[in-house]
Amino acid sequence: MTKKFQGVDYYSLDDLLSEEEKMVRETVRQFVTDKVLPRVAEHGRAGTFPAELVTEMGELGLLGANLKGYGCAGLGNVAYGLILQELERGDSGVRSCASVQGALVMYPIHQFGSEAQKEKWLPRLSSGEAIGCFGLTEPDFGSNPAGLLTKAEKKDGGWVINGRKRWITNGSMAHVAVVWARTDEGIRGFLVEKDRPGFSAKEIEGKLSLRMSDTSDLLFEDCAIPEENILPETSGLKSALKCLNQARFGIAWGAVGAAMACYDEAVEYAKTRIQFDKPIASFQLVQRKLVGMLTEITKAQLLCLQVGRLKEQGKARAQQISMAKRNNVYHALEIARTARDILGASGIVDEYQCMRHMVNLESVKTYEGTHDIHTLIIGQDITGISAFE
Ligand code: TGC
Ligand code: FAD
Repeated sequence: MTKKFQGVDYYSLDDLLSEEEKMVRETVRQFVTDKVLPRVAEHGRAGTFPAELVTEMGELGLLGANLKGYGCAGLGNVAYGLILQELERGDSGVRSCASVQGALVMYPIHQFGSEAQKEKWLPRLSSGEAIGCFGLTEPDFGSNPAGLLTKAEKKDGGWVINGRKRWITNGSMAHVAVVWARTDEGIRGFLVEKDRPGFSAKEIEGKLSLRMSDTSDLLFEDCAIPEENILPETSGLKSALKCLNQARFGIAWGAVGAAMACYDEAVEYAKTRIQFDKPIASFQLVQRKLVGMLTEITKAQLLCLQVGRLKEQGKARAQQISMAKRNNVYHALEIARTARDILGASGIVDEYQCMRHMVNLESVKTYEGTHDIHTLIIGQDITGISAFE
């Protein structure tokens, strides 16, 4: 039987969680132990994503769980964060899939969609019957999406989209894509169903990170969609950036999950691996590494919890979310590297988790705003001066 994962709680932060929040976390923790971890080695090696996980997450109410109505679970933001923390304890690819579905597809439909769009898509996305993706990044516009070239032109009472999107999570398996395109009135969001003529998706091959995740190119060649597919309340890039806040919030929590998995593995290994006739955990240098890992996890948990409570009060600023994403992913990556180091040669095989988390976190550090872009976002907030250009 797989050992029960106990989590990491050095500062008794559980005392700050409600019974419902702890129950949600335990449910997802068990789901990850039973349904995710047994699949990661096989799918990691094959470079595939088990699409059936989406329905399994849907059945548990994990998709878009902080949204209200239309079949969504309507949980608070801390409970939502704990869901993503636990999913990423399993694998960043599973958290990515859930983040995109909830924060980047369901949220924009919920926030910017028509009533008909909400009724059509949200129950199906929430249950996992439908999968969604979010196309903002393009081959030549990553950190700077304001320059995006994908165009949507009004024609015959609808819209015709031309352009490309790159690095799109869930792209090939999605039934519907939220696509950001330039129109005569500025950047707007559109819903494009996978079977629209002129739309195609192709998985990006050769990824060494997030191997258990569908990352795809999207191509739009005179792809015609009806007028009813525009997200009516979108207005400029700002609408897309609002979605990113939701996703970045979840990533900040998710990174804690990956870090906890690596720390837990490193402690267990250090206590049982004997060198020089002693467990390596008895050496001061190893203890220093473990202490550093635990301290950073505890600090990251505090950032998550407070930004989560602020979000529940409608007071979380985008720059505060940037700080949590930037800090937590940076330290999770350092923790994964340190765990890999503590495991010695064993750390490089997929029998253990730390190297998989480490290479995954290299992507997490880049997507949803790179570490340095978040530095500039916070720098601008402090000084009032933009250093992007
Ligand atoms: P800028 O002039 O700064 O802003 C334009 C307008 O937008 C407002 N704004 C925001 N509003 C809400 N939330 C935010 N986070 C916002 N950031 C900016 C801003 O106040 C302004 O409003 P207004 O009323 O004055 O017009 O825009 P800019 O073009 O200079 O961009 C700034 C920058 C660099 C921070 C932005 O482009 C950026 O965040 N770039 C990073 C791109 C990025 O993160 N892409 C992510 C793609 S999706 C993805 O990676 C999914 S990964 C899979 C997974 O989640 O697991
Ligand atoms: P670039 O923008 O080219 O940046 C390259 C380097 O230059 C970085 O180090 C960056 O920090 C630095 N840099 C750029 N500008 C500045 C500056 N002004 N000052 C200082 N340094 C700067 N996008 C989506 O739209 N949807 C998705 O679902 C999605 N999923 C993804 C999944 C994966 C696995 C990955 C890897 C990416 C995904 N992305 C997605 C794209 C992601 O958001 C972009 O990769 C990210 O925004 C960075 O863009 P870029 O890769 O083009 O890097």
